[in-house]
Amino acid sequence: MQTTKLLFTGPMGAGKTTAIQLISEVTAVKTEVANLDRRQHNKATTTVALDYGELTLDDGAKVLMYGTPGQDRFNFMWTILAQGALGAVVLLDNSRPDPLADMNNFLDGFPDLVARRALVIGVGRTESHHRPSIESYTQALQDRGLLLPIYAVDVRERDDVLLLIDSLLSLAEA
Ligand SMILES: Nc1nc2c(ncn2[C@@H]2O[C@H](COP(=O)(O)OP(=O)(O)OP(=O)(O)O)[C@@H](O)[C@H]2O)c(=O)[nH]1
Ligand SMILES: [Mg+2]
Repeated sequence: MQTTKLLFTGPMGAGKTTAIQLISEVTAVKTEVANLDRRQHNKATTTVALDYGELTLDDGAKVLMYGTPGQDRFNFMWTILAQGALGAVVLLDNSRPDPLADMNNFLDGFPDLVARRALVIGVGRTESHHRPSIESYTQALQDRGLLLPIYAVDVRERDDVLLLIDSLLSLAEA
């Protein structure tokens, strides 16, 4: 049976843990601790090592989902977790101070995936925060010579998370 590893990354509070928890069919692995960095994001806990979950697709293929921590001090985990990944979902949060800079920061962090064009972008909280628009993300990607799928999502919705995964898998197969 085919097994594929996918990565979920993005800044603190974008919803990596939420997304993996929601769609994993095994009890997802969480490494949450109390969040002492309330300036970056005002939520109770934050990931310090990784998230892990599994999903079986309709065709029987298995997807192993790994999530990175969002705090800058854990950047060293990015390369470790990206090893062997077919592609990555970059989750962004439109309510953060500079989500376009966040996107560029994460693209810079995964040069191998960028070279393979194996990334999809999911932008959260667009309903409460209209700007930047999806078009400005597309433009920012274009400025880097990239054309990647980009969606406005709510990672608390199962279908939105599945859309990101389906999109990434079809991109990787193409
Ligand atoms: N109101 C609102 N809340 C959202 C939306 N998307 C995600 N959330 C919430 O934002 C929080 C995201 O938290 P986590 O899943 O811990 O985020 P994370 O990316 O794993 O964060 P770190 O591990 O700290 O990097 C959760 O409480 C979600 O319910 C949205 O579109 N609207
Ligand atoms: Mg997390």
